[in-house]
Amino acid sequence: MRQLFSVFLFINIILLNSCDDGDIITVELDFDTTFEACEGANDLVFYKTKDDPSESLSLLLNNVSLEDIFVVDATGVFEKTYTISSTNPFNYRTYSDESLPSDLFCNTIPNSDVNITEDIETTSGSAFLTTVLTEDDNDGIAAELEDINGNGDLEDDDTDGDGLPNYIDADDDGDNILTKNEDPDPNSDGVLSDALDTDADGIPDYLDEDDDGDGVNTRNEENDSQDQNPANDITISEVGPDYLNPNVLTSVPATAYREHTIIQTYVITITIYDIDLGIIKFDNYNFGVLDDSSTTDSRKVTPSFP
Ligand SMILES: [Ca+2]
Ligand SMILES: [Ca+2]
Ligand SMILES: [Ca+2]
Ligand SMILES: [Ca+2]
Repeated sequence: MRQLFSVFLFINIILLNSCDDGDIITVELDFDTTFEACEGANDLVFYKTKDDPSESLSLLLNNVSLEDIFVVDATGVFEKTYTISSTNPFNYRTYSDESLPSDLFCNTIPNSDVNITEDIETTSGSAFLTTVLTEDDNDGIAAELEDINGNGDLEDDDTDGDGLPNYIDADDDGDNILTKNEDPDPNSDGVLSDALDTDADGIPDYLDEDDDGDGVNTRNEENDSQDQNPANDITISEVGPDYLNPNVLTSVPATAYREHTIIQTYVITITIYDIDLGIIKFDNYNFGVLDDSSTTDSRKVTPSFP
């Protein structure tokens, strides 16, 4: 899912303009909280546009690629301050057009349909960019509820001991049935007290390696097809899969874990500092959050089998 901020919030820049008669005119520039990116051959532009009236703010970064800002450290963070300069200018533009194309800054040839009425550029100030990577298993359980031992640290909860903490483990108990298919939250209310517990032993199916309590672990109930999926091994169709049938005790040991998909979301934010565009001055301005398809990715892991 794209990291979109659906709530439209206003960011206000107070624009102070001293007029001839000495009055101070305050103008508000109302931009969305998101910004976009366009990559050129040798540069990157971050920009945001608005209509009614049509305006844009843009930051051009020379010798920077989109890829550069996704290189996070071991803690999932990338931070860098870019100096605004003649090669990295920050621009405020106004347009006579009623609305602006969404790819305004993505054309190497200026769009002749767009009419710039004012273009104010500054070559001083700085831009602080932060990238934060978060990972999740999208297993239907909120990450904070996968803190099984409740100590506030998600990294030390690994129910099945496969090396993947539960919050990024789509099969928490390692039984080769995905958590999302073990009914951890039947009514989807975010409370797991009603999680399915087939054998009523107090351990919900998604954390129970032997779901039907028959003494044969779920992942070893692969009586029909040995494909790391006990859900398709059915001896008695009226009852269902053998791993949920306590009367079928055939054991065909699993030899591998399933491949796990881990969803990665990058939140990229920029704050602009010390801008003086003549009529617009600010010490710091929250440029917002990058809205781009590249901010969502995934990685695949197949844990080594014990
Ligand atoms: Ca695990
Ligand atoms: Ca999980
Ligand atoms: Ca499971
Ligand atoms: Ca159980």
